[in-house]
Amino acid sequence: MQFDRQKLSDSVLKKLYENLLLPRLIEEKMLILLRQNKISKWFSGIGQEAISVGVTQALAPDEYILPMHRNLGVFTGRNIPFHRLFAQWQGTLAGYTKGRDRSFHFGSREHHIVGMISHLGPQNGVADGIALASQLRQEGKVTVVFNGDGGTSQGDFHEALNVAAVWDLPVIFVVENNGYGLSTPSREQFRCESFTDKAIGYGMEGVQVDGNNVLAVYSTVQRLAEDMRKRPRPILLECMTFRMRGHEEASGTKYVPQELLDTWAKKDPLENYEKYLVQSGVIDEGYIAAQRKRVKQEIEEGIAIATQEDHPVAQTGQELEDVYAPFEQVVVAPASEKKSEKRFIDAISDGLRQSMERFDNLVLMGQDIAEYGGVFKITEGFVERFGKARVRNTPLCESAILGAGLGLSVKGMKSMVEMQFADFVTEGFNQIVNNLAKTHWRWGQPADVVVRMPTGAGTAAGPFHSQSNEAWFFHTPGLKIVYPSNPYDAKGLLCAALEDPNPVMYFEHKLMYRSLKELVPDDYYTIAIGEAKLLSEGTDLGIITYGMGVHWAQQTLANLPHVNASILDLRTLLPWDKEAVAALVKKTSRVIILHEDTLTGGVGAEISAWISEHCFRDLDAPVVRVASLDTPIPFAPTLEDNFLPKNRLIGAIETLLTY
Ligand SMILES: Cc1ncc(C[n+]2csc(CCOP(=O)(O)OP(=O)(O)O)c2C)c(N)n1
Repeated sequence: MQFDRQKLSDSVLKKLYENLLLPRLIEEKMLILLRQNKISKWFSGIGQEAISVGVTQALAPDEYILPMHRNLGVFTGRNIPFHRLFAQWQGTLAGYTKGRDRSFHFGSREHHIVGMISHLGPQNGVADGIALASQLRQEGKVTVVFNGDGGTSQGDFHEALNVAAVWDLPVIFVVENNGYGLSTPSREQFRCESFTDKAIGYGMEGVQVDGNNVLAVYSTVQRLAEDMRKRPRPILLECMTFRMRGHEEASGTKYVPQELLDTWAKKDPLENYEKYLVQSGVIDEGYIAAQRKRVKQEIEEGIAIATQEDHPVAQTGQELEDVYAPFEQVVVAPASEKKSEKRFIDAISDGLRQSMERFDNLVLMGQDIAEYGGVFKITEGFVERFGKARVRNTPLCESAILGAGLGLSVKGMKSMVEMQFADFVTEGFNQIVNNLAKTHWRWGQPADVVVRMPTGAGTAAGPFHSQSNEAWFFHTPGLKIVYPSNPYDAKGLLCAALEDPNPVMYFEHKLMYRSLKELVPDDYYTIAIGEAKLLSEGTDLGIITYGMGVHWAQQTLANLPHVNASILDLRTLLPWDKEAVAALVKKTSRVIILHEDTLTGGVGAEISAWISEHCFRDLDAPVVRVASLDTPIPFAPTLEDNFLPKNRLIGAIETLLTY
């Protein structure tokens, strides 16, 4: 192996050596502990350390790194205390996740590290967001995200590289090409000769480096980063290396040809570098022995502390409390009495505009939302008012942009991500339910992102432009869901959602956009998230509903003057207003839960179950659910009409009253 020290000083060469020793010696110890059954799973990075070490040492300490499962050298290079690292792997309290997540699945803002979620590829979109924040603030910093060669097959990798290229984001996308993805060899994973060829397709530079040569990695990253800080742009860095152990320890390497292992064993990054430093007279055997002794001692000390650590005592209250980032909403009243007639769509636009004025760290992202104003024209005129940096047209991708929202939050910014239609959120589902929803609970990082979801039927737009999909998110701890039914609530709830540091799914019904109007305050105001609103007060029965259901209930009851019913508009679905529901049941003793979403496993199922459990004594009849048919939503108006529940409500009311 050829080492070229260029103009690097002896002290830099030694620092790199010491940093290479750390992950290697920790791993050797962990493999012993694993055999003794003292730790559970282990993903080995042995043979690949030069990449993590070279990259980390080449960056400024406050430049973010998003590592993967073989990048121990990133964590040690950022000086994470050993005992905390070991405690993290043991699931004890001194770790970074209160025992809630394992291995390298954590981040630390103090160390400028955002750890992975198991799904690998989503890291890349998050890196885009961090780099975007740096770019918007003109910090002149780069962000580095790691990938295995297998993970590059994921759509998330493609989306994030494309976004970074289009937005000139200073991200180094490292690909550790180690020959295998679990048991799958490269030839079954991708067809390109080299990842630098892929870079060309994204319109970015691609650089290949010997990933076992720490000097090559260090010098290359240093050179690239220095240039990218001045001229922001993404670069794909392919590091050639080999996975010397099994995917994880238990799975072994039987499927790997021995010649390959033998060839790469000769290229061991630590041994070769050590030899080079000795031959160059930078270090000697005495130095090596002393360093190894020191590191081993530090490891033992760390283990001693970590093993004394208590496993967390489960406290249900604490577990539930940490699902959301702490936030005491202070409801803001409009500053004056001034009101004007606004359609539902104007109210949303108004709330968004005033939130942009109020929060200069708020960024809007979505397809066609800039000059074009969005397909529904909600952001029309925003570019002129706020500029293209904050009102961002995105490429046609959902996952990378939702990930970027999380990245912006890591850097203390807020974002609104517009789904062109709520239906398309499927493309970003993973980022929402696994990244945005869980990050605060896992390691205390809020995801300050509002996802706007133009939803609902009634426009004969068929199965992929009309769905109601709030129930997909209703089941996910960590999210909030708001769903206004009128212009006044639409503005106030949107402003509230944007204030809240937690991820909020904001559903806006497309059919209401231009069909509803009312007097709405001109000033900024918010509405309490989590509070339902009683719209009419009757005692014969209660209808619990939200969104379009509110209007169907009102229209149906208008045709039943003899029925004296209450309508409760939930307004927030997560967390939903249990007190208001309980009060309604108490008052009416007969309740219908009405929603546009399909019946099975819908929001109504949960509320109905809760009422049965908690309000049984107040009921005079079974709880009734009225919802859409359990089919996909059809296109033809006659079929759509039949699918939706509005025409079935009257029958349900009459049956319930005579029960
Ligand atoms: C979405 C998803 N699919 C599958 C897996 C299971 N899995 C974890 S790591 C891995 C192989 C990754 O290979 P590569 O990206 O090359 O990284 P390496 O392990 O070689 O460092 C697989 C299949 C996963 N974690 N997430």
